[in-house]
Amino acid sequence: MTFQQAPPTLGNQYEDDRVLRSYLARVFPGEVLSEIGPSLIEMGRLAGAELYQLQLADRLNEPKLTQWDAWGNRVDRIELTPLWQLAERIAAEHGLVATAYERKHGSLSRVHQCALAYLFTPSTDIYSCPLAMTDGAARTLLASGNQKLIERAVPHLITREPSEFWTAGQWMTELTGGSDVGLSETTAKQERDSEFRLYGRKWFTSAIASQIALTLARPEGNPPGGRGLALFYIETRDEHGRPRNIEINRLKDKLGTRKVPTAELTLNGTPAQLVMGTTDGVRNITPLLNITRLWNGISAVALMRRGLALAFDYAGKRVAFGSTLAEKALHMDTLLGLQAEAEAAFQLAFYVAELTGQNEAGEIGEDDAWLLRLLTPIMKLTTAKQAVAVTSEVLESFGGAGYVEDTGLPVLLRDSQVLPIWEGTTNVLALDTLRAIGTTESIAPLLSATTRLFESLHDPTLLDVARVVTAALNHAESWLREAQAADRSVLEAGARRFALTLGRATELALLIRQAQWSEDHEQDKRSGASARRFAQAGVDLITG
Ligand code: MFK
Repeated sequence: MTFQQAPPTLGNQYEDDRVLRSYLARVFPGEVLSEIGPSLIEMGRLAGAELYQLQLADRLNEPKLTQWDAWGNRVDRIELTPLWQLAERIAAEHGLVATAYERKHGSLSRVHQCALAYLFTPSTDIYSCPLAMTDGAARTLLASGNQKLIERAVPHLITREPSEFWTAGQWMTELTGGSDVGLSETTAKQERDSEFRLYGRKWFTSAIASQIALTLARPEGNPPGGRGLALFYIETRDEHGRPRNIEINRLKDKLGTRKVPTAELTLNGTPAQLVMGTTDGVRNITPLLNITRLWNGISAVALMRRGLALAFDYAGKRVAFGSTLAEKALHMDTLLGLQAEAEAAFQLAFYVAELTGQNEAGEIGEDDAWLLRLLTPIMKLTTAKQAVAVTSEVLESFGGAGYVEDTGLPVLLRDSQVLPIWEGTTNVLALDTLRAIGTTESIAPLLSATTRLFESLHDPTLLDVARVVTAALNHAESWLREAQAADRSVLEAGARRFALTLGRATELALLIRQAQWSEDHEQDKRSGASARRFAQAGVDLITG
């Protein structure tokens, strides 16, 4: 008989995930974990079974834009692929947004929601994009205090009823730039009170099938820059499903995220309502940015996890040079290095989810609020870079199969590549890290937080690893002091290395804390092995 290679397969993606289960066991009280367990088991089952199978079958489908009907009417209809249509229903029913707002378990509901998102994301081809923006829009509207818009839109954004569920877009990027949003040229003409009409072009608008969008435009007479912009709410279509003075010029032809209908738009008198005030649009939209940056990190760790689940499974099946890859020391050493990256990234992304939940529940102290502001961009930029590196290696671990489209593997790398780009590039977020440090002019609260993480450490090998964290953070602190005293260009030139050092050191600190807990409560040394491995993979990236 001729040889036939068995493909990689997935089991229940919750039950098989040691890292997620161990983390949740540490963070959630036992009775809460028992309560939320069924939702995670079901999402893990869907992600490894029906959704994964449909994802593979849906591979060649892409969203379709129909600009004109047969009779010459401009319709600009978007048809989503079957996978995305199912993903929308499942997302609503399983409370992928709602869980964070129902807050059945206080601030930990945000962590529960992120765990669901982490399981759901790798089988739904970046349906996490509209969900992230929907979540961010709900948070932004709630923060705005605009009761009329809150009552109108938020119930739709956080419902579990699919027929009532709305998703939201986040229309920021214009031809003038995606980073320097203050250059936006879209203008807003007042009709009456808070009702305006918008005129301009939006150049990179994701998930354009959404029912509402938050966007920025400059009320007539306002000054240039981010402060002269205002934050607006748009309902994209009328009761007949026709776009409200919005033309979809074309869909973008992108490297990845091919299921996401990303469009270039012309706003031609689009009715819009002010969300809060006629100025400070950039500042007012930042709650949305911080939520989508959290989703970005959760998506990064989710894609790494999917790649590794497939790679480890395949290693047990693929035979070369007389044994399975799982029996090859070099192959497993390579995968364990990737596992260490993914595990460390997981800890940071979920730590930011914890802080986000505490902030939303009004249970956050001053130092933790500062940490949340600092670690959100750091987490986003660090995990995004890790996702690209890890998924690239995952493809290589399959040899030629990893380079062949219908294995479903290359999409992991293509979709990861968007993570460092959207929602603030690595450099823009490195500069945001400096902005977040602000008047504190020091990372002292981060040093204190990591010291607290190490309080219950007693494994000597983990204590050794903890010294790597402390050394890296002390180096970062002294570099910051010197750079602040020098020319601003010195600070900016080093900002990426500084931010990545803080990111990797914080990841390692959190991983060490989890490893000690896992040794003590689960008699499991695997997280400890990952921590030791990660500590050798480059934590302090500051040079000079
Ligand atoms: C898979 C999951 C992810 C799904 C994603 C969905 C698809 C999304 C598609 C997109 O990519 S949408 C576009 C995303 N675009 C960005 O993320 C913009 C990137 N650029 C930045 O973040 C710039 O740093 C920024 C636009 C904010 C700079 O603009 P400005 O006008 O120079 O802002 P400025 O003056 O520094 O800040 C204005 C105020 O906001 C300041 O407060 P004050 O007015 O009180 O001084 C800042 O401190 C505050 N601020 C800025 N960023 C903040 C923030 N506050 C809290 N959190 C932040 N992140």
